[in-house]
Amino acid sequence: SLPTLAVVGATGAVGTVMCQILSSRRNVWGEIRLLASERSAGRRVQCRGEELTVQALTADALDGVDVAMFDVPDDVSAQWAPVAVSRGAVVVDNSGAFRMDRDVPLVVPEINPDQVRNRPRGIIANANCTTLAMIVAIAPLHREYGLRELVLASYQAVSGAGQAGVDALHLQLGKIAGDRVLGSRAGDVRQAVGDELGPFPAPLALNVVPWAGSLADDGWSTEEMKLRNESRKILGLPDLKVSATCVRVPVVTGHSVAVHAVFATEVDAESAREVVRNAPGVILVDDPASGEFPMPIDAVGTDPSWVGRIRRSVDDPRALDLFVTGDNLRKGAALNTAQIAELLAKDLTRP
Ligand code: 11C
Repeated sequence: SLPTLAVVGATGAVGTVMCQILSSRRNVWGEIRLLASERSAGRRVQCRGEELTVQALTADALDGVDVAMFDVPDDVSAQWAPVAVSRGAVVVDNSGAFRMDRDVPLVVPEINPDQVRNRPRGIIANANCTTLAMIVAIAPLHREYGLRELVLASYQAVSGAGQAGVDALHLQLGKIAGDRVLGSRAGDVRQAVGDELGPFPAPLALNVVPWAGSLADDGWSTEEMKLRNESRKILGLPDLKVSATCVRVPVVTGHSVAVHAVFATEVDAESAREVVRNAPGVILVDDPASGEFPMPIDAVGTDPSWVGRIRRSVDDPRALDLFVTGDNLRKGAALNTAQIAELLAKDLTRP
């Protein structure tokens, strides 16, 4: 019989995409159970061609679940993932609560699929959306050239902050629309947008904000530290040098990263393109002469990370510069979680 799947957080920005993904991938599940907060219980959601009723997250609702995918805030995962495990489920968690736990593997199916079996706590973690967009492109280049250092700048979409982020950007765009002078005087955009900033510290309309996550040590943001720590763990390179600057931009969905990657050996751009062309989970979009670059307006709604602008550094023959864009709600969250769950389903399916 086929295993039972629970989607915890089924009505959030990621959970909504999860239901779309479950409707379009090969079906490996028996029952699918949608769980969410009390507030969303009773809502009807289309999933895999069926109309399902969202149930409130309770311990009893987790009974009989083989695999539980969690797309909820860190504190909710920290509380409820162990409950799901105690009721017999394997948890695939998309929050930051367990990613750096030594007893929790951080799995990207294109890179380290075997790690799904190494789960002493019954929990497998899914990486941050910015890490995921970048790491599927970097891992094959690492295998080819031996990665030594990453210098990153991100261009992160507002849906990374959930539906509230999307709502805030659209509200702000509505307020500034039609004013042909805005953006030419200090403070004029702040004044037009007012205090409806949503989850962001400053207006996103007509702006970029060099901040994502919360304040960590020494001026770094938690998002920047996640890029460093998660990249090290996924690649199995505990000493990898990583410096990141995370920036929020007025894009609805699609996180981009400008990457400067330093390797152990000399590189050349054409063979790097060949590596990317042959790697799983990535698509090469690299023809500047024809105006073809990886961009969020094209990558949104697609599965792979789009990779382009591949150049060898002018000043370091061991370094590549490139640009990556990926759908932060799909590969960055729901898709990678579903891919991990499918690896589990294969092990769990009884003939
Ligand atoms: C953002 N990457 O764009 C964040 C959202 O650790 O899973 C996801 C945070 C996380 O704001």
